[in-house]
Amino acid sequence: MTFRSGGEILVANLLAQRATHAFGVPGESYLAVLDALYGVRDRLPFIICRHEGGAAYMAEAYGKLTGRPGIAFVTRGPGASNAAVGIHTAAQDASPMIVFVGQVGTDMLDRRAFQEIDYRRMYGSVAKWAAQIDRADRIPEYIAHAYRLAMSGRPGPVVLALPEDMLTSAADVADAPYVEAIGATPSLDDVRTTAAMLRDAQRPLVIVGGSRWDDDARDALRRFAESAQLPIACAFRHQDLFDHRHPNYAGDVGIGSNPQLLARVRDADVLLVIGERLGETMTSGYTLLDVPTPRQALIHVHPSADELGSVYQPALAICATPGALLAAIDANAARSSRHESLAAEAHASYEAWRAPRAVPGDVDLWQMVRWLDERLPDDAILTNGAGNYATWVHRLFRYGGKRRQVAPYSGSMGYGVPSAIAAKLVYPQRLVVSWNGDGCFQMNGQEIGTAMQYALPVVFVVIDNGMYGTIRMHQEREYPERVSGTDLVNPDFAALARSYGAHGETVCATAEFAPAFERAVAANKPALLHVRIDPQALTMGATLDDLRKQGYASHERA
Ligand SMILES: Cc1ncc(C[n+]2csc(CCOP(=O)(O)OP(=O)(O)O)c2C)c(N)n1
Ligand SMILES: [Mg+2]
Repeated sequence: MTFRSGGEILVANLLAQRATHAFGVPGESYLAVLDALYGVRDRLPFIICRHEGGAAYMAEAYGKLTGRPGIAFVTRGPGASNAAVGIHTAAQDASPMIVFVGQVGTDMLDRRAFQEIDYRRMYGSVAKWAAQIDRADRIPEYIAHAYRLAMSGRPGPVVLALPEDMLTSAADVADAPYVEAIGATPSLDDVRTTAAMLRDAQRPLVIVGGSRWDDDARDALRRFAESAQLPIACAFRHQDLFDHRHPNYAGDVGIGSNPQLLARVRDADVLLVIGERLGETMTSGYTLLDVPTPRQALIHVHPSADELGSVYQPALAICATPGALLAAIDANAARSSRHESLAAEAHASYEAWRAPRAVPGDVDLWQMVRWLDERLPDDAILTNGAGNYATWVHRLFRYGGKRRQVAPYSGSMGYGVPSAIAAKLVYPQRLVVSWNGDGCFQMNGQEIGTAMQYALPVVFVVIDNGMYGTIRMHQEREYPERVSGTDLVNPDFAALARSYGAHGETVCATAEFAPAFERAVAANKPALLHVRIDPQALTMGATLDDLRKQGYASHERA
């Protein structure tokens, strides 16, 4: 008989699932886990974060990048509350993640004891599964189930509460075996029908998105696009599924998309949608396709049966992972000489969409991002949060191939810094650039301390326009010249970074960016570039003054 504590059993089962990192902020509620982690600190390092929101985002980004659940540990009530943003992001982004939350001892449950929350109720509507492990001998069962559930179907977050006395109690139990996501394979009939529908189509278009993609599936997509000669568009914040430099790349469908591409979606007669759930952002608020039955013959491929037909009634619903569909489909059977010009036209339109335009002020973000696109290596990782500043990289940076985009489909701010830290831990050899607005950065900028602690040389860029610009944009359109709740008084971000021991520089003109970026990379430690832009450069298409004029004009019409 080998008795182990609940904490030891839990950590052993994470190792059995080949977890490589745990992210968290400590709490007295789970000291037994911290102690068990001490013994395996070389194999399963506990990444000590500054805020549970940062830790949860890191775990979410780990899940997004690896396809295996990111692991976060947070303490009771306050810790669990702080972690909520990462759990919601994982739910929206379909990222596998497991959050372990401290819980009061079972002898005190339901007395509203110190920091007590019922996590099943708190996270019941956000997480894929929220449960509490009441017996140490059932930890292996809960962890194996949590892993499989987090990764399978449409992936998402699992929350497991850990009563304190359960963690210190002893049990004699075997570890669970390594588990993998449940696969989903299309039927032969369905892949044949898909190929035939594409072949017979006049104006077919493929849109890819969602999670459950891996390197093999991305490669298979490229081969499929080349053999079938089809244009490929990527859904909002899933732009790295297809190489933007590829002649078949058509652009991204989401927020601020190329109107010509949106017209292509509307005009398509057959739409093959792989992995994407067709949510609000991708469908321009459910206006791009008709509800409930799109005019286009929709072939919807998704690994979760729950998503198929949930809003849009497809002509063909296929419950399959992207990789399984692409492995099974015969690209030559989908090919038609009629399609040959389609991909080229779509790609030319994409290239025209990223052609430089004039920008007010001394820092020209078009030039800056285009330079970054040319400069960054083929396997670079670019992270960002939410804000207008992100539209520049979404439109101008060429993701895909081995380049990765790590960005919240949920549109959640504060993501750019912690997700970059997770990316650098997972891929220490790759160049990781974290792209932030001044508002976004200040939600989790304190995690620069974490980057310093683990010597992670990420380049953090802060685009400072002195405001919550996105909201100001809406404000000027709706309520011109009544600035309310959107101004920001900012610190000297470069000096702030230097106070952490990081490299920090300020960029006030376009020409200063390239040499500053090279120095940031050469510093070989966390580095921050504080880029001050003209507040007029509020969007890629319209200045602050333009938006205000639009606002007045629409009021006059009303
Ligand atoms: C956590 C969170 N809080 C609030 C919002 C609403 N929101 C969306 S964009 C934005 C402003 C972003 O400001 P900044 O990072 O400075 O980028 P900018 O738009 O100025 O380029 C806000 C407040 C959000 N999406 N997420
Ligand atoms: Mg801003």
